[in-house]
Amino acid sequence: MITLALSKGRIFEETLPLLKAAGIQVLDDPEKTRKLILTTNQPEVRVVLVRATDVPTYVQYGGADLGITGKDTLIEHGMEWGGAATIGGLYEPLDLQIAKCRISVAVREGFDYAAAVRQGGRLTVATKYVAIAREFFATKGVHVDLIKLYGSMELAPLTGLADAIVDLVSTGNTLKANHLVEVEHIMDISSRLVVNQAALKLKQAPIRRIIDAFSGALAAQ
Ligand code: PRT
Ligand code: MG
Repeated sequence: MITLALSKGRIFEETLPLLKAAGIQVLDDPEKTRKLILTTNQPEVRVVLVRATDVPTYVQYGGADLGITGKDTLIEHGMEWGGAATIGGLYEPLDLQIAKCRISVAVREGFDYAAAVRQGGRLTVATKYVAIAREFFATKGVHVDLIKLYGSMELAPLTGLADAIVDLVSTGNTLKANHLVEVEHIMDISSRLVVNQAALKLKQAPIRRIIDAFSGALAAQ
């Protein structure tokens, strides 16, 4: 059995064409079923639905053989910033070029970010991405007080909880609707295929077949 860990929502939707290219069709609609283990047209392949932030954990510890998750989530999980990397049994063979966005710093309209950074004062930053934010501001030499949030980051500068946020931006509409402006572009994000290294050794042929089908589908785009 090959187990693929996916999260509901945009990653699931954007993964479907890649699965199709690999000859895999998911037989349940994740938005309709309450099942967490989804069957596919291939008896030897199943999909497990987990929280986006839990995908690296499932794959690293062998709860799933493969997984698809954002680079943002992988970096927060401890993977390196640039290029393909490996940590403790988790291997990232492919950039799937889906669920693309960027990680940015945003502040309230009218907040003088340049001055706040220049004066060497402290900046209060609210984010779900504490590892990414810590590394980014440390490299810039800016002192920050980080506040960990689990969602609705956009609210923090509006309520006075923080001066700035570090969050994902795609169209920019959410920032605009909340009178926030992007002041730094930290990095581009896309979703990656991750594989459990022990599984890759034990189930080499079927896992290789999936990796190759995904990379073939990407090359054909
Ligand atoms: O919802 P849950 O807490 O379970 O997990 P999650 O929020 O991490 O999952 P999900 O499905 O929302 O996001 C999964 C992954 O999709 C992320 O880890 C990213 O790699 C990727 N992705 C791509 C995005 C976006 N684009 C995105 N725009 N994830 C979130 N957003 C949010 C962003 O946080 C902000 O609130 O959309 C809003 C901004 O969008 P725009 O278009 O208004 O700029
Ligand atoms: Mg979400």
